[in-house]
Amino acid sequence: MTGGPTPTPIAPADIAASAAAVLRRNDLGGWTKPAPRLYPHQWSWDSAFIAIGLAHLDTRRAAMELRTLFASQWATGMVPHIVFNPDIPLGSYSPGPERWDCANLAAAAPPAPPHTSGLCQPPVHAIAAWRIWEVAQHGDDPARDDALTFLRELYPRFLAWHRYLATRRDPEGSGLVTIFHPWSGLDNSPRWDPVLAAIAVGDLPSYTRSDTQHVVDTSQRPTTEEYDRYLWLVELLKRARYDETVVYRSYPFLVKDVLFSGILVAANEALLAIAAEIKAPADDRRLITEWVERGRRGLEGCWDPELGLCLDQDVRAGTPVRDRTIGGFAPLVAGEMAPDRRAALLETMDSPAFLGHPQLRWPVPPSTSPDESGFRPRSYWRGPTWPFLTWLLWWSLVRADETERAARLRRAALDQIATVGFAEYVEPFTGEPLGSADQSWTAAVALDWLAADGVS
Ligand code: 2M8
Repeated sequence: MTGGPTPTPIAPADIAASAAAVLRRNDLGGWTKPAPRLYPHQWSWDSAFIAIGLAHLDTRRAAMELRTLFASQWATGMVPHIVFNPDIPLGSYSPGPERWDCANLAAAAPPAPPHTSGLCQPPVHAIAAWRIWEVAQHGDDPARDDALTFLRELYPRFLAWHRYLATRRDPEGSGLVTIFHPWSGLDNSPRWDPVLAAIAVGDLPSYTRSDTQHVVDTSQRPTTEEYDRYLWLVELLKRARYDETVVYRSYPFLVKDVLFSGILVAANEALLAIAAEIKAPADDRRLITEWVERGRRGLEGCWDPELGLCLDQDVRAGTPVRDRTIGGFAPLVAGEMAPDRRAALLETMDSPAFLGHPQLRWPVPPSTSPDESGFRPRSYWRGPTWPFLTWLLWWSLVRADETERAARLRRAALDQIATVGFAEYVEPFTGEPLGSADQSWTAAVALDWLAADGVS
C-alpha cells in the first residue's frame, strides 16, 4: 500500500526499455491491466492507448489488445468500459461484475464470463488500430499482412461501435455523444459537479471501496459523496436494464461530452482511412464522413468565446457547464477548425489558465485549469496532469501541423516521465507522482513519443 508512488527517475536513454518492462509486467496474456494493483481488469480506452505503445514493440500483440477488448462488444455496438478479469477474486476491484449484473439485466450484453460493465469510454480504438497499421508498414511482409487482416477483421466492429455512439448516444443527431456517467473517462472532473449536485442519492445498497485500499492518501481519489453518486447512478442504470431509450426518458445524468465527441471525430477520420485501406463500401465511407462533419458542427455549437474553450452540455438542464478543463480543447482533437477558432484555442492553451501558468513544474496541461474554483492539484481529475492526455493533445497538435508546439509539449512530457516515472497522474506544481505507479498507458505513450524521434 502506498500514499502515492515514489518518484523513480529514469535516464532518458532508458525510458523505452523501462516503458516496455512496465507493459510486460502488466500483460495478462491477450490484454494488459492498466496498473499493477489498482486496476486489475481490462479498461476500454486504456487498452487503446496501450495498443498504441505496444505497436512499437510487437504489432501483433498490439492488435491482440484490441481484439480481446472487442470480443466483449455488446450487441448494440457498445464497447464496455471494463471487461472483468474472471481470474481474480470478487472484491479486488469495486464495483465488480456482481454489482453491475449486466449479463443478467441487459439484453445486449455478451454472454459471460467475461462479465462487463454497462458504460463506455472514449473511442480511441480506431486511432490505435491505424497506428498499428502505420507501424506495421515498417515491418516485414508477414507483419504487414497480419495488420491488414486485423484491420479487415475489426473494421465492422469499429463501425458498429461508432454507429452506436452516433445513434443510441446521440438520438438528437447533434454530433455530440451523451455520456450517462462520470466513469466515461474523466471521472471526478469538475465538469460533472453541477450535474451531480442536482442528483439526490436514494436507497443505495452498501458498498466497499477498493481504490482507497491501494491509494491510502484519499485526497488523491474521488470523495465518498462522489462515490455515492457514482454508485447511485449505476443503480438507476440497472433499473433501466441498461437500455439507452429508457435511460434517455428518465435518468438524471445526461451530458453531451465534448472531449468524448472530439475523440469520436478523430476516430471517425481514422476509420475512414481504414475503410479506404480495406476498400470498404462507398456507402460506409459516406456515412462516416457525415459523422465527421456532424461532430465538428456539434462542437462548433459548444464554443464559449469568453472562455476560449468548448463546453459540455447538461442535457437535462439545457445549459453548458462553464468549467475550464482539458475537455475544452476538444475541437483541437477533432481537427480542421476555422483559423480564428484555432487561434483562440491555442491562445487559451498558452495562457496562464493552462500551459502558461507560472507555477507549473512542466508546461503540460493540467486536467483542470488552476484558475478554476474546482481545481485541486492532488485530486485525480480535478487538477493533476495525465501523461496520456498530454499525448492526446500532442497528437492533435501534430495533426494540426503545429510542429513547434507539439515538439515543446513532447519534450516537457518526456522530461516529466524521466523525473517521476510512469505515474498514473502528477501534481502539476510540485511534480509529485500520484495514484498508481507503473500505469500502463503512461508507459505506452512514452513509447510512442520516443518512436516519433526514432529513439526506440
Ligand atoms: C479510472 O476510472 C476507474 C473507473 O472506471 C476508477 O476510478 O476506478 C479513470 O481514470 C479512467 O479514465 C481509466 O480508464 C481507469 C483505468 O485506468 O481508471
